[in-house]
Amino acid sequence: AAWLRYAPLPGVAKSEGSIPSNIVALNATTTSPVYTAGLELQKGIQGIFGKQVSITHQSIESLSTVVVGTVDAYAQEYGLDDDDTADLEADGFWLSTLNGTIQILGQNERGALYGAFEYLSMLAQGNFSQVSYISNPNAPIRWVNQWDNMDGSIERGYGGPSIFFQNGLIVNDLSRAEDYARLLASVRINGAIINNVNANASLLTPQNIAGLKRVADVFRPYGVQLGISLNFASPQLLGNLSTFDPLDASVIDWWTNITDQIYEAVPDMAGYLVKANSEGQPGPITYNRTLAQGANLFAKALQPYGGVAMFRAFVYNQLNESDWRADRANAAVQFFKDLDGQFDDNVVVQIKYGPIDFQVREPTSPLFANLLQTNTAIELEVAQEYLGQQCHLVYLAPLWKTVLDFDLKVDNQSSVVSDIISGKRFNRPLGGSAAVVNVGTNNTWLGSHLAMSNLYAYGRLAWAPTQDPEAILQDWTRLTFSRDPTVLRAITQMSMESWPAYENYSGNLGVQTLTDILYTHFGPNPQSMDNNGWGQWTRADHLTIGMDRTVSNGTGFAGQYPPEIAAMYEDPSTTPDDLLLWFHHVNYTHVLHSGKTVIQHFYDAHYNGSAVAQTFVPLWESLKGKIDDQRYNHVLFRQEYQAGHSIVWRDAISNFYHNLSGIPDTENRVGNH
Ligand code: GCW
Repeated sequence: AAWLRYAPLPGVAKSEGSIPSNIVALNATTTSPVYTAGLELQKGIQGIFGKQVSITHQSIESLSTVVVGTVDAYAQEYGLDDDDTADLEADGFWLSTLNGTIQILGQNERGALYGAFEYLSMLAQGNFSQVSYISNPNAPIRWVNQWDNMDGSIERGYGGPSIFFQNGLIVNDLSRAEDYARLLASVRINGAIINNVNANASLLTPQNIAGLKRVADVFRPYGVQLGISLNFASPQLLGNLSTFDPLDASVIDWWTNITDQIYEAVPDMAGYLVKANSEGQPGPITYNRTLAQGANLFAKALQPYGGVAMFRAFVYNQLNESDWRADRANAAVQFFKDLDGQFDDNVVVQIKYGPIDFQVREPTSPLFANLLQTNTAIELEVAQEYLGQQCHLVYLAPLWKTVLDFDLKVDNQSSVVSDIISGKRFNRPLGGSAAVVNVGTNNTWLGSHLAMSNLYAYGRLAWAPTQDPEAILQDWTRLTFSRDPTVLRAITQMSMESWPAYENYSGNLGVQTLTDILYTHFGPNPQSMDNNGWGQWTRADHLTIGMDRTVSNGTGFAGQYPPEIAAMYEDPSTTPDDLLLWFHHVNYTHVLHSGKTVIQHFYDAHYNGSAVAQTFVPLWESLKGKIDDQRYNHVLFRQEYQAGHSIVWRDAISNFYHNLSGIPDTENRVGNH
């Protein structure tokens, strides 16, 4: 149930006036999200207050009624003074608790459901304040991606096998898929791509299309649209054509036909997600066609149905480290910049938040500043691939905010990433966000109770990126665990300290997560970062460390930003300490703005970060008895693991650079065991 527990609220009597006595759900078809909203309100009021409330689908005049419906349905039944709801946008809602009657009005049916969840979230937190306001989304696309394989495994999944696939087919029992849709709807996610971007063509067999219909049918009452990832070579792999050239007439026919078949089964499908010409995946470049030609192939097939072609910007080639100017971070802008203006209007380029790959600290991807005539979406990762794989607590909202809030200053005008992806900055019709989530069959969903704050926060920020990560976390904590101030304080402290701690004991100063780059992406392995083709290099030797990404002497990456930002990163003296080694190759004795040397910062940060992780154990132990034993023990096990593993990280990294540089730790901790 995660944050949708509707746990009894101590101290509130059933009879209290503010508890609704009737539910009116104005749109009566059972697949409507408004119908779902009625049921959800009933379930919530029952759970929170122990009060049985009935649902009707016609208007009644009575006090202490919750009315939920679309604005249009409400206007028909009751008449409406437009002023209150005039500014609603798609998926938005109006919520009013004034005067004893609760009004929850959606611009569309989905919006009505979102409003019901908002109201229930207030009740579950014991918040009975009188409110009336409208809430609109920052952007229309608020999706999750699942990297589920058809055999039921999940790439970078840490919560057990797939809830969607098994043995090459869609599973029979979709009750978990339905529960997932409910969770997603409660944080206003409106689309889910359910299979891996490293996609298998067999998803498109008639049997599997019938399976997709079943998934869409359980998603629909929650307003979650189904989407799928495609294998670019499907016409050849599945259709037995001799080619998958995106300009070939038989290939175009094949995709048109498949798309027609899918929409026949799933008339409201969200669209496709495509990873092409990346990490061994097929794509248009194989035929000397551009990535835009590849993306538009799908856009044209989807266009009659209003579908969206999400096309990933994560395209790069293997590189040779002996070339000082080689830089994987340059790849996305190099591949996409010149294509700006060539993408169809229903293509959205999906861009990872940083230029490399979900690292503990990256600068904002400069591609956001280079696509002015293209729809864009940001790609985040709830699955903690490089960030402890749900065995470490790392609350990610503060990391995501460093990117969402970043001002790229395109044309010397305010160009904040959240305004670019919303479409506002460059007047684009579409845009938004996607997060790789990878929930599985584990009953915690992600493999860890505390990791669920990241899924919750993702939805909240996709809707309203200006929200405060700490406030979001506290809502989540009250809903998931308890309103007890001790619980709130402990979980807030642990969570808010967790990303800085992880950065401190994994990889500092923008050098990236110093993990095993070749296989697991888990645990310390600084030596694996270099001398391979992956381009996530540190260029560490016995005197120096860092990537020179300057225009003057390095890879030129800094020059991919608009002038004001480029100038800041070009110069070590204006580069923030936390990105120094991302942009500059310096001596270990280089002095930071903080006054410390690079090497001493490494030592101190690793000891501090690990020391902070140690404190999570007693903080959690202080909650014994205030949280049910099952969840208490589950989390305690992980916190003890993190405390120990942070020491492994600390010692591995500190000793590695101590050995490499030969520079002693001024505190005499490193190398003295
Ligand atoms: O982060 C890397 C992962 C791959 C993943 C790839 C991608 C799905 O290690 O497992 O492949 O990114 O985003 O496509």
